[in-house]
Amino acid sequence: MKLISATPSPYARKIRIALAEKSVPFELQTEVPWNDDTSLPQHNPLEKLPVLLLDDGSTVWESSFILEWIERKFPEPPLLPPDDDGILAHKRMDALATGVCDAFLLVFFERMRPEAHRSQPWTDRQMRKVHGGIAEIARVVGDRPCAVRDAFGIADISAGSALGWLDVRFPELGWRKTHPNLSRYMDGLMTRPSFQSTTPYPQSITSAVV
Ligand SMILES: N[C@@H](CCC(=O)N[C@@H](CS)C(=O)NCC(=O)O)C(=O)O
Repeated sequence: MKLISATPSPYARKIRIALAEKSVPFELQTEVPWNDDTSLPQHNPLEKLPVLLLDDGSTVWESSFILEWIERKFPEPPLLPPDDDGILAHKRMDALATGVCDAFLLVFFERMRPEAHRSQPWTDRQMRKVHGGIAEIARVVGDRPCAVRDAFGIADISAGSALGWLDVRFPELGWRKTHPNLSRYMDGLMTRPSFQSTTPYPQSITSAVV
């Protein structure tokens, strides 16, 4: 099994962490999805990573769906509790944290446009979602080491991947100062080998994207 990933991608990091937590062996194929030479169009009609390339030639894409696939195919150790309310709480956090990434990705590329072509209302709209999403993650986590009850799982993988990515791509956001509880939460997540071994770092995009 191969995973197409990018070093800064919070979406791909979710999958790398889940596979590491479950000790599932895989080959990492690192690409820059925004460059013209990416192989993604051959594997995912949406041309996005992460993509899992399975040994039988089939593919699995979309980070939240890949997490679901991994949980079903490799149930041990579980990253979701057995009960519906617990599962839904993890999936709610996954939707929230992934939505923060979606909003900030739009800002990231807006900032790449020549200044005269940037839209402030568009940026403001997306940044409201980033701020609102982080505030909601902080509210849900509170002062606990895990986002849902007392067990690490998909909610923490997604929240930690989003926060770690903002540290790399948008350090001036300063979420650690605004939400000291989240800073402590993230420090706790970073003690896990699965988080340490997937610490994000930027790639350079050489093709024209916007
Ligand atoms: N909804 C997707 C988002 C994935 C995504 O946006 N990936 C970025 C890299 S961080 C990408 O491959 N973008 C290329 C493109 O949109 O053309 C998921 O959760 O997997």
